[in-house]
Amino acid sequence: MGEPPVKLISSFGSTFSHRTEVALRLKRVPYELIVEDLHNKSQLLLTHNPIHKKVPVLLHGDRPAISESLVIIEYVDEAFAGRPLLPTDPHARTTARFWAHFIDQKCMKSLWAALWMEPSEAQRRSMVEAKGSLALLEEHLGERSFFGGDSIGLVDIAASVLAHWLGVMEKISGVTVVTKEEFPALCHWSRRYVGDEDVKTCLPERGDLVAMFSGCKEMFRSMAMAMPQ
Ligand SMILES: N[C@@H](CCC(=O)N[C@@H](CS)C(=O)NCC(=O)O)C(=O)O
Repeated sequence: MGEPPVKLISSFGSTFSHRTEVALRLKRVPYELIVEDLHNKSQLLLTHNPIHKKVPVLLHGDRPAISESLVIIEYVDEAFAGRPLLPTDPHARTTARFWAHFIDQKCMKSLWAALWMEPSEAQRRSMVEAKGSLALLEEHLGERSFFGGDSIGLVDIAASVLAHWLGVMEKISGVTVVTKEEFPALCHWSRRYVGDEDVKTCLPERGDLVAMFSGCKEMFRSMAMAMPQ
């Protein structure tokens, strides 16, 4: 009997969707991509992710759907053969999870506020916090090619937003956070990440992202202003 089909509910330009698609690509898992219109969510999405109503969602055969990008990556890594995305050693595995969660819970929140808040004391504090978190990532990466060592792993995938999306956000918001002078290791890593052959197959075109996110500027600003400080 063959492997049950894999479907990925995603949306164009979604960094979280990219994470899961790249995991499938790296593991060589064939999948069907279902691109959702988030302004008009489908019954498929609402049925399979009734709790968060967000993409990405992974469907594997007739098993209950899996949501939340980092959870999906771990599932893909465990459910399919192919090269590992997480280390096998329990300590290294847990450390990778720690940094992936650090990116979502600490790095991204302050980065978002620094990029999109109106200039203010709170925005300046967020910038300091964002740079502090990025400096920790820079130090953790050190001299390695990837957070996963010689090849892309969980933390690289979690950080993919920094490699491809951050530059677009900086252009649209007019706020620069990452420079090669301040974060040389992260800048080299970004180039290696976006240059990877598997990653390239599922990266949205920069021009398309600029066009899409330019229209979201006001929405991003109000989201940032509404964030708890
Ligand atoms: N924590 C979630 C975040 C997913 C997420 O925020 N997805 C966005 C698209 S990038 C979404 O579906 N937004 C629709 C909404 O908020 O209603 C994950 O890691 O998968």
